Amino acid sequence: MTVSFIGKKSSAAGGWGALKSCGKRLLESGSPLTGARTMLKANQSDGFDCPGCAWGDPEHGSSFEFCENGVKAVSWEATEKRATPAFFAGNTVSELRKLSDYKLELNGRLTHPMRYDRASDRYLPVAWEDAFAEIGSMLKNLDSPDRAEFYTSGRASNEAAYLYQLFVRVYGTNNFPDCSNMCHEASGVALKQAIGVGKGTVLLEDFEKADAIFVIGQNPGTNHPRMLGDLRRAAIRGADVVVFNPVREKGLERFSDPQDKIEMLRGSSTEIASQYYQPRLGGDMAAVRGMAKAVFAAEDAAVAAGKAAVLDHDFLKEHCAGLADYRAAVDRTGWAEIEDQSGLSREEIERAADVYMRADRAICTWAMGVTQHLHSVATIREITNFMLLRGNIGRPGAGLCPVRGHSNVQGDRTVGINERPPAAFLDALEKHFGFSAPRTDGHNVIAAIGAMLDGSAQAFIGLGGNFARATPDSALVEKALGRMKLTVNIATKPNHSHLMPGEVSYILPCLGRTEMDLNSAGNSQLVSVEDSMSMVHGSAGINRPASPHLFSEVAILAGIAEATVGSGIVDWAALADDYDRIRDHIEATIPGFEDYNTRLRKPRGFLLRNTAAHREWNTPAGKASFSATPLPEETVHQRARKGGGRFALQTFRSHDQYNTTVYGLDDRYRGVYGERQVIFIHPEDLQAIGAAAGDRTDVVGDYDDGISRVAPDFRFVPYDIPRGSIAGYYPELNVLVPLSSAGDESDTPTSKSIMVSFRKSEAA
Ligand SMILES: Nc1nc2c(c(=O)[nH]1)N[C@H]1C(S)=C(S)[C@@H](COP(=O)(O)OP(=O)(O)OC[C@H]3O[C@@H](n4cnc5c(=O)[nH]c(N)nc54)[C@H](O)[C@@H]3O)O[C@H]1N2
Ligand SMILES: Nc1nc2c(c(=O)[nH]1)N[C@H]1C(S)=C(S)[C@@H](COP(=O)(O)OP(=O)(O)OC[C@H]3O[C@@H](n4cnc5c(=O)[nH]c(N)nc54)[C@H](O)[C@@H]3O)O[C@H]1N2
Ligand SMILES: [Mo]
Repeated sequence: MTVSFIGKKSSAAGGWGALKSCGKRLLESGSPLTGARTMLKANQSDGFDCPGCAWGDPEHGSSFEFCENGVKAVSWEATEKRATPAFFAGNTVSELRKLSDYKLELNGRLTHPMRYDRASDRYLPVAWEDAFAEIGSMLKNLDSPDRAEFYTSGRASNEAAYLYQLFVRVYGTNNFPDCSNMCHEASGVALKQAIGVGKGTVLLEDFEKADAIFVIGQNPGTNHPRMLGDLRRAAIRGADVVVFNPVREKGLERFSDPQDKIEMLRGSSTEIASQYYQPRLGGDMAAVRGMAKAVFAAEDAAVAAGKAAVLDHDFLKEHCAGLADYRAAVDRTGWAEIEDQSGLSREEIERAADVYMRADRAICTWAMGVTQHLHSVATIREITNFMLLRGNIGRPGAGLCPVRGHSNVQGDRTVGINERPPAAFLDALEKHFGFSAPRTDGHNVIAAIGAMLDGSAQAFIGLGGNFARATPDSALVEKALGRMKLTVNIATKPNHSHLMPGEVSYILPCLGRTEMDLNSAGNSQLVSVEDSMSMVHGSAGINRPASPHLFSEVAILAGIAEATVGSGIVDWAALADDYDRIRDHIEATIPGFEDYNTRLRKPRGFLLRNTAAHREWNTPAGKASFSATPLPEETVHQRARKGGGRFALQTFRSHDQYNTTVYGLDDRYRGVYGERQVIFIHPEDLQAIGAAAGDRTDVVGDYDDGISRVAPDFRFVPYDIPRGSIAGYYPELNVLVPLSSAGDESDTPTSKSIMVSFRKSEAA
């Protein structure tokens, strides 16, 4: 039987398919020459930072690092299409709401500031000054600054983010819901507890030295394509790449590097993963605990046989706390429990552990497959435990590497986008600027939605992003936004968050990364970003702005700030006219930014020092700390198996999307074409529920909070995925992610393990 939307999977990631796709993107952007020129400036020392992902750039970045999804991100922004006032005049907001995310953003770049007109249900153009004045007066008139929520998406530059947090704190609140709350929050929380700093400890060059690289819960072929180049070089040099992913992901199996002429000519590719394990959803903590169990067993055997130790005793003694308790916790965890929860056999886990023990230097990387579960913090603590056993933190070729998402999500946190700011940072702000900063913790994403729903929040400001579509329980969040007195979205393209207007609503269009940002003297302004390896570098756009009416994010924030809190404490306009001045303030208030303006202008920028990478541990124990948490009593897939035709669902990204931005309807690496409403499922599960490839189904949420959740009309795709675990795309499935299910200690929506069942689709 053939089903029209299921086709051939690419034989390897990258390769000619990637080049073809790039050509297509550049042509679609309407201006292939500008597009190609723009690409050549991505991630160069005198160009702009690619808005695609947060993977690091090579030390000697003179040659252009090719990346298919970078091309997509860049040509998406550099499109010739425009969502002008005429576009908004021709469509009511109610009509626009019927468009898919894909169709809506296809309308191109925003060109004018727009204000919602309720009478005609349309957005109408407005003057910048009028927009700032009304937003300022409405914010001033709220009965408390805590009634406003200030969202940040991780594309904002350090300069924009710092100015934003400064304005919001002068205004008087710490309400900073942030895309990071839905992303790597668990990594930040767990690493801070364990090693005293909530960031990764490796540099790009460590990938050249590692003997083993464990890649857990991430799909770099799609989401961090430049990382595949580093994995490929490691594989060629003979390093082991061990993958843990329930889904067989093409990019992790084989990769044909478009930078490699011979590989391209021969049509050959390199095998990436030397071992590929497919745990059940949320089974990673059990799998890693199993590997630790194998390491302890090998250590005992070595001691008994009088052989060299497996553990790094010197490191453990000098640098670590809590080993004995951890060992006891591992001893208490039985193999039956480990096998059932992980879905992997003891033999498989022991084989993976062997790779770890053979390696002098090991790196572990992870992303959303690890961070978007109930027990994500415990899982990342377990990964850290495992790495500590052989001293794999704080030496060359070894370390922890949470691979960040948005290109500056890490930098935004560094410069103060934080709903729970450290006291020392607030002290520094107060001292430097002379105002009293708010001291109570603010709202993260989940708390902000709660406050919007219960009426305690009345204004929503979004610095980028697509809050309505990225968050859980889409229907509830739409309602929440509609209840606001004021909604403001600073954006480059129209998205669904703009179509849930509050009483007063603005869309404020801004320059993108690729565009020149000129100040009043006509000089090009530089912004900066921090990648996953804590490298801070400069970014300056090269393209003409999409419209002469655009302001930079910094200028928009300065306009709102001046209209809201005045210029008594901070001269906002002066900062907006010279970003060097913003960087001077960053340098004065945040450690690590000494000589910021000078060092930023060096090719490749500079490294923010990571204490843990130098084996300095800012933890309560003053040492790297083991955790001794038991495995979760029951994960969603274990509960689902008890009956009722239930499954554990994860929501992930297709190859043709950037978060809520859908570039196209294909997922070439997974062999799905022209269709996004799909459910990937094991063929035997499909048979067991009496369905076949391509059949239509409704997906029904099964979470006992009394809310009914249905994602109608999805189609089955048989796939290589463990039984009981299924997958589908975000954001279409966000209607099923329960707002009330959030990670322990991280409060991250559990979008990688949602209990669901199927119901015959009315469309069937
Ligand atoms: N082109 C492109 N690039 C992007 C993005 C994009 O949308 N498009 N998004 C950016 C952002 S913000 C982020 S955060 C990153 C996201 O990067 P990823 O984390 O790679 O994103 P996801 O697509 O959510 O993929 C999660 C992967 O984890 C696996 N997984 C799911 N659950 C589990 C589990 O329980 N255990 C294990 N071991 N694996 C699991 C899935 O099968 C999938 O391969 O990418 C960034 N880069
Ligand atoms: N179910 C489920 N939900 C998830 C996830 C998941 O895996 N599953 N992943 C979560 C993760 S990891 C993240 S990071 C969030 C992402 O959440 P967000 O960051 O809120 O969403 P994006 O889709 O990245 O935002 C896209 C919008 O940003 C705007 N934009 C693009 N470039 C710029 C710019 O330069 N400046 C400004 N001001 N605006 C710009 C455009 O208008 C575009 O429509 O989603 C989370 N939600
Ligand atoms: Mo993310």
